[in-house]
Amino acid sequence: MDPFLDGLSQHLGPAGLVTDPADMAPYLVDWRKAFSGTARAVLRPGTTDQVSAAVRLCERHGVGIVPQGGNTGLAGGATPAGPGPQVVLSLARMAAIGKPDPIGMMVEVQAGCILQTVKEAVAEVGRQLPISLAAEGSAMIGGVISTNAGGVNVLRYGMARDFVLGLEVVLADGTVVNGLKPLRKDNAGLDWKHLFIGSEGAFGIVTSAVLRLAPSSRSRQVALLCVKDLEAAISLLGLFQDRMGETLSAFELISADAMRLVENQCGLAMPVSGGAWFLLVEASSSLDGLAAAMETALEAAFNSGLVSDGTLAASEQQARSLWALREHLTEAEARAGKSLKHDVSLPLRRMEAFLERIGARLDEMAPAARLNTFGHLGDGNLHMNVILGDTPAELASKISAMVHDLIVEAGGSISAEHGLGQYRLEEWQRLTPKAERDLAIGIKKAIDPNGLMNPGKAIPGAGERI
Ligand code: 2HG
Ligand code: ZN
Repeated sequence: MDPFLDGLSQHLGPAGLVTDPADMAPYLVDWRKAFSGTARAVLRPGTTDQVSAAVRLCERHGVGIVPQGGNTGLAGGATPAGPGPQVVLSLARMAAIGKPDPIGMMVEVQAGCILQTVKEAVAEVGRQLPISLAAEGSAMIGGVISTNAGGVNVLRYGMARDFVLGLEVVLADGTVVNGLKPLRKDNAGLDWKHLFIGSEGAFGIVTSAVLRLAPSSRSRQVALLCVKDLEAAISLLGLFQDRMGETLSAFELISADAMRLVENQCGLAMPVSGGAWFLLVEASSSLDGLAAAMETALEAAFNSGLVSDGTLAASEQQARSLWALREHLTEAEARAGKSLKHDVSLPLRRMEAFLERIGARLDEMAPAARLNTFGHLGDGNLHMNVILGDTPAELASKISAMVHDLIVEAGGSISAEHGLGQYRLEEWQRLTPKAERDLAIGIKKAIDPNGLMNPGKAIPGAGERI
């Protein structure tokens, strides 16, 4: 037998090593089937020691390692790419959840825990983990941390980074660094965990984390509003910030076209109509008594003339149905054919002009394409996806370059929450100032000198050409 696979089999046992091509196939393609790759094997370690042993073996044999969680990141970060032989290392078997500490407000979890399962576990003790994503039923904590995932509650609670109190990681030479301290405050030296949050496995593998929790919400109010233009949407954001204060937990923007796609592709009914944009507004509180404040805010919104139609969910079930419209956007888009993802953020005051320019440029470049725009208006993040239709495939990279050029010009980011993965690495190279690139590449060289951690993703390794 092959000495590399033989060594892996000894360390990982039969449950931890997949080499049969049919069994490996699901790990070699992402959720959208937009990225696929090849690997020598899929590793499914059950413990941190097994991760460490496997990584040591990979280092000895010069094999790159692609860490994989729920495989729903949408940037190809968990699919093999780049140079050299590689393995996929799935964290799925490492899914233990510690006993949540409701008073210390934290919980220790392994990287393979499904986000939704952790949320359910902490809800039992009256706490919440307010990282909310459409993919939370499959996204794993390790991936959420490695990509610094965002989602719909960033406006109020911040990104995944804001919830990480402690981390355990395995470095490229197999060293285990255990920083699983259940501490809210720890300024004793370098806060190294931040190197591993959002670096998409390019520095090491996240195996466990201590996560900060928040009090559970006892009341929540959800409204769906129609507005005629983006200016009105942004004014309403200000109005709800003023009226609902820190209880404002989501302020989502959905274009009428994107909403129609959900209706047509997923068969969900839209309860309101009559504007170019929809806003899904959520306020939540750990105290009762939010209804009156929300009703007054909505009254002010209607009186301001900014809203053309709207509905306030009268029950939790209605609130869930409104959210279902938002949560089906990605699926509806996937059903509509091939699309280009653009996950941008920019200052709110530049958003309207940016959208107008993109619309005009896209019409010139690719008349058969259409924008599928939605996003987290409350935190300045737009998903400006382009459904290609009959657009010639060779135009795809030109369209993305156009969107990214305009976003850089507007002082924004080419990846607000999904990361670079393999999808945006070339664009990062093209658009990021040299000093910033050199800094990232220098850290990569120091931590992973052989470039074996997630090659071809997020940060180019030494000598790696992209
Ligand atoms: C969302 O906001 C996700 O629903 C997915 O970030 C975005 O499908 C997308 O482009
Ligand atoms: Zn998003």
